[in-house]
Amino acid sequence: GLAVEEIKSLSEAHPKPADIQFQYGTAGFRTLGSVLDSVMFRVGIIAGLRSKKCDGRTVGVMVTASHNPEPDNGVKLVDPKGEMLEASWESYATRLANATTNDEVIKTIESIVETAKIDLSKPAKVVYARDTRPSGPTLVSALEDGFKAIGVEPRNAGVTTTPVLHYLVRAINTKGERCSYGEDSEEGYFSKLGDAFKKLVTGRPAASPLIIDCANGVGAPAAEKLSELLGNSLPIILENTDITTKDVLNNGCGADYVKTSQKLPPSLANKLQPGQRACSLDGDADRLIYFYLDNRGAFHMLDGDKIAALVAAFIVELVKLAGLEGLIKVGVVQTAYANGASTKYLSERLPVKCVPTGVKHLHHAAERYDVGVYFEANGHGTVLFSQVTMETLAQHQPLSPAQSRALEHLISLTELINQTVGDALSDMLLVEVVLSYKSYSGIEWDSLYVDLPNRLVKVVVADRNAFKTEDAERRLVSPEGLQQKIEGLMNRYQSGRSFVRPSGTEDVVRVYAEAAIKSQADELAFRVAGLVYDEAGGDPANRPK
Ligand code: G16
Repeated sequence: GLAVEEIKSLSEAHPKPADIQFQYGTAGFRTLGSVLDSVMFRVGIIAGLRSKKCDGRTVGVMVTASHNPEPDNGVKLVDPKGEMLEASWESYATRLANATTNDEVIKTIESIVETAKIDLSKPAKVVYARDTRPSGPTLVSALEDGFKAIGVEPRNAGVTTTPVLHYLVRAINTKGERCSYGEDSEEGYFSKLGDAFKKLVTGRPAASPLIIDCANGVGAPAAEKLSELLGNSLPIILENTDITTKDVLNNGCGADYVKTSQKLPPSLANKLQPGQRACSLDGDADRLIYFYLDNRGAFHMLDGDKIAALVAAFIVELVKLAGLEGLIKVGVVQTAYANGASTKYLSERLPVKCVPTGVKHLHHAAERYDVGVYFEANGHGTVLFSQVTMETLAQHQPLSPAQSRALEHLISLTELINQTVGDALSDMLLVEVVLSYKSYSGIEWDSLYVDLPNRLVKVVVADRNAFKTEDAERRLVSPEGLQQKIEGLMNRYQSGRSFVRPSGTEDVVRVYAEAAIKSQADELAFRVAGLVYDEAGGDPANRPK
C-alpha cells in the first residue's frame, strides 16, 4: 500500500501555489523555475508509479526548460525504452500536479493507482538528470523527496543533456540483453558515437574545423567530452560555453535564437569565416541548426528541414548501393513548420507525413517506416530504424565489395544515431558524415532546394487555450471564423501559407507565415498576428507591429 503518512509529511514541504494551473504540455511541465517546487515533488511520485506500472523497469526524469529563458525550468518523463512518456500518463501527471491539498494529493495518487491498475508492491527505479539552470539543484531535491515518498530506488545522472538521459534509460533497461543499447554511462554513450563516427569517416579527407555554439548550456560540457574523444577525426571549436554567468543561457545564441531570428549569434560575428561550417545547440542539446556565411558575408541557415533532406537522400542512396532497394523503404515526418520548399523537395522523392508539433508525434509517425527520418524545422529530430530493418541489415549478404561497404555504413549509422530521441551532437556527427561523403560544403548542401522566405511571430493573448487546431495544426477550428480570415489573407500572397497554434511550452500563440518574397512573408505574418490579437481581445497598445 501507500505510505500515506510519509507522503503527507513530505508533501507538506512542497505546497502547490494556489493561483497556478499546471499542464503536462509539448515537453512536460514548463514554466518559471520559482513556481515548480510542488510539481517536481509530484513528478517524483508519478515517475515511481510509472516504473511500478512498467514492472519495475527504470524510467527517466529530465529537469530542463530547453530553449526557454534561464529563469524558466521544466520537467519531462522518459519511458523505459528511452521514449517520451506514454500519452495517457500525461493526464495523470497533470491531475496530480494540480491537486490542491495534501489530502487531495493522496486521493489523486489512489485514484491513479486504481485507474492505471498499478501493483504497488513492484519495485520502482528512476534515473534523473538536470541541465545547468540555477534553479536546477533545488528542484532536483524536491524531485528526490517525491522519490522518497513513493519508495523509488533513484539513480542521479547529474548534469547532462536530455538525449544522454534518454540513452541512459534505454541502456539501463537493456543491459546484458541481446538488444543491449550500450554501456549505461555518459562516457559509454559518447564513445559509442565517437567509435561509429570514426568508422564512418575512415579514409575520408580530413574535415575543416566546425564551430559549435553551445548556447551557454549543458551542451558545452557534453560537446567538450565528445570533442576529446573525436580528436583529429573532427576538429571542433566550442563557443558560448559559459555555464556559470547569470542570464547568458540561450541569450542571443543557441538553436532557437538562430532559427527564430534567422541571424548569426552576435558572439560569433568575428569568429566565423566565410564558407566555414557552424552549428548551434539549444539549452539541453537536443536541437541542432547549422549555418554559414557566404563570400559576401551573408548569413545562410540550414535548419531541421535541410538536415532531413540531406540525411534522407543519403540513406536512400546507401540502401540502393547496398542492394536493399525495395526491401527498406525510407520515409520522412515533418510538422506544419516545415518550409514549403522542403516539403515539395522531399515529397517528390519520398513518402512524407505531417503531424502536430512535439517530438512524441513525430517519433511515433516515424516508427511506421522501415527507416523513418523525422525533423522539426527548429532542429529537433533523428532517424529510426525499425526492428525488421535492423534484422534485414544484419542478415543481408552483399554481392560485391561496394554493396558490402554501403551495408557497413548503414550499420554504423544505426550506431551513430540516437534512436531514443533526437540528439544535437549525434545529429551533428550524422551531418558531418554526409557532408564528408558528398564532399559538400554548406553551400552545396544549402542548394538542395531554396527555402521560401518565412517568419515566426509570438502573440501574447489572455488565453492561448482558446485557440484549437486540426489537420496537424494547419487549420484553426476555434476561435470560430478566424481560419477563414487567415485564408483570405493567405490567398493574397504568392506561395502564401500561414497557420496559428498555441505553444505547448510558452504562454503564447505562435504565428507562422511563408511567401515567395521575404517582405511578403513578414507582412503576412504580422497581419495574421494582428488578426489573432484582435480576436483574443488584446489591448490595442500591445498589438503586434
Ligand atoms: C519543445 C518540444 C518540441 C517543440 C518545441 C516548441 O522543444 O520538444 O517538439 O517543437 O518545444 O513547442 P511549442 O511551439 O509547442 O512551444 P524544446 O527544445 O523546448 O524541448
